[in-house]
Amino acid sequence: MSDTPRKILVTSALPYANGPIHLGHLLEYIQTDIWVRFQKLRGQQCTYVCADDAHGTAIMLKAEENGVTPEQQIAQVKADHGRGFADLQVNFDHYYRTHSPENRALAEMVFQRNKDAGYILEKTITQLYDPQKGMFLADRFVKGTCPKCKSEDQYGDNCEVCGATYTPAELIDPYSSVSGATPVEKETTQLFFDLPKFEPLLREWTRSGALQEQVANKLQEWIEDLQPWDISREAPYFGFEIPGYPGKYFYVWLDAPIGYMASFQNYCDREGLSFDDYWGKDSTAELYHFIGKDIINFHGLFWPAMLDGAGLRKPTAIYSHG
Ligand code: B3M
Ligand code: ZN
Repeated sequence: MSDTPRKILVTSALPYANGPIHLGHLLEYIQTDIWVRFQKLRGQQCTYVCADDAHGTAIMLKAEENGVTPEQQIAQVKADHGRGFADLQVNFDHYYRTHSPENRALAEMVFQRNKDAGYILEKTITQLYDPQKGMFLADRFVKGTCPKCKSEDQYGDNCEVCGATYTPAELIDPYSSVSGATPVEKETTQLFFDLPKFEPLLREWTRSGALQEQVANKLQEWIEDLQPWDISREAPYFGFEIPGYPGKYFYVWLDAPIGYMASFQNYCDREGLSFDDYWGKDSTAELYHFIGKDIINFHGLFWPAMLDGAGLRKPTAIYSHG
């Protein structure tokens, strides 16, 4: 009974601030909540944090559609999420948001350390651009006719009718789902995280017991063909502007997992816990992420690599569900 309690930090994936919590989300929060209650009952020092994922094009456009600012949009959704979680007795120790000063500072720190270590590249790429709306279009904001089966209204990266995958440039009669305009190709210089440099680390970490075997197998397919990861987005974008790169913003998936740290940092400041005890390179605390399997590449490849590149600890384990 005199064992020192284990220090355990637990997270669930951060829900986007563009809509209500639904049953699909709850599967994960309830699963995590049960696990956390169990650890607490055993006397461990277990902390469960989460946050709203407040950045990105989808949220920016949703705010526009609702006739509010992105800040108003995310405030409304956060209040709504809070009510839902309270009704269902999901007991987070702390629930925060990625649009916060802590997350900005931590995202800048993680980026700067990776940059200083030589892991950030600049590349000029060609992207589809909506000339009417004046913005670059992510694949999912381009629609058109499938080049293979000719079904109309398919997304820019894959066909939901025949399952074909392709690039937006291959679509027949492409249009911007934001404005309806025909997209044009435009050159842009973006920042990339040099993921291929982390291949040895990822091979080792994915087989270290941190992942279910099937998940490690899936990740291995990507590890065989690692590509630099595009971590910047062009204005207009709702997120954090990248220091030293005016008009460019961190891609939402760069600062979203850092949101786990930011939520915990905010909690530490309130509760007097030591942030570094949990996130420092030599931390003996345990770190667990509960996620859905569709976001395993972000958590099982980019996240441990970025953490390592920034001189921080890697997750103890990732529990992913269908
Ligand atoms: N906001 C939601 C999802 O893709 C996304 C998770 C972020 S976790 C850092 O399921
Ligand atoms: Zn098709």
